[in-house]
Amino acid sequence: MALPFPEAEAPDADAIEAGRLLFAGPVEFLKGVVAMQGLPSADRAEVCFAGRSNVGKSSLINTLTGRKALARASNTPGRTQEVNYFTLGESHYLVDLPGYGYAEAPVAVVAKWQALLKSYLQGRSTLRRAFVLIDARHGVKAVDEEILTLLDKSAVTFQAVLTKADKIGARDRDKVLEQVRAALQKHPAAYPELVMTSSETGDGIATLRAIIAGIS
Ligand SMILES: Nc1nc2c(ncn2[C@@H]2O[C@H](COP(=O)(O)OP(=O)(O)OP(=O)(O)O)[C@@H](O)[C@H]2O)c(=O)[nH]1
Ligand SMILES: [Mg+2]
Repeated sequence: MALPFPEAEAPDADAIEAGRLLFAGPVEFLKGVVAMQGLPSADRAEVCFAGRSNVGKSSLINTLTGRKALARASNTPGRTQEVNYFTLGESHYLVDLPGYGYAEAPVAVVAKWQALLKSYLQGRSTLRRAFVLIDARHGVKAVDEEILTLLDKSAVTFQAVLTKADKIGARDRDKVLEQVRAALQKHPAAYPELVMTSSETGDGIATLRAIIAGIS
């Protein structure tokens, strides 16, 4: 029997080219949003990047867009504190979300982000897909489960993206994939394929570009 949640197959040449073209075009930081009223008008397809603090959301956006410092990436967890909007050509918004599960953030700050994250995920009509980033070394954690459940409830399709694939060997990778697959099976909103990526080596990046270009 085929494994549930296989890695996405390499897209065909046309899809790869569409992804390449989309991401080679203009990409700009639009704004950082701290409240729902601040969201730009819902006039195009939008995908967001969610995941634990430090999982590599901002780095992935930088690598996808080939702009090193577009989304701030840092060693300091909890760095991205706003819902950051980027325009990808005129067809898409890319949205970099604040990381969750950062234990050292003040309680009031965490509560505020969580409320915003929740209203955003539940209330954004043009949000086509959430990419939920999972550290390839660690698999799905309890705090990830909370967001996956929220996505189920909000009926937002989410696709798991494993990050930092350069940091694990083949054996650990299989073990983590097994754990991730078992976790995803419990979530009706999970998209049936996952993507393994590395912002360091560029693994999976062309595939992810093609996937996003295919979302309209
Ligand atoms: N080796 C390796 N390191 C990575 C990769 N992606 C991110 N990192 C490192 O992981 C750390 C966190 O990356 P960020 O992109 O800032 O993580 P984030 O998810 O945006 O974090 P918050 O904004 O705090 O939620 C940085 O030191 C990155 O250089 C990767 O694919 N491989
Ligand atoms: Mg970030």
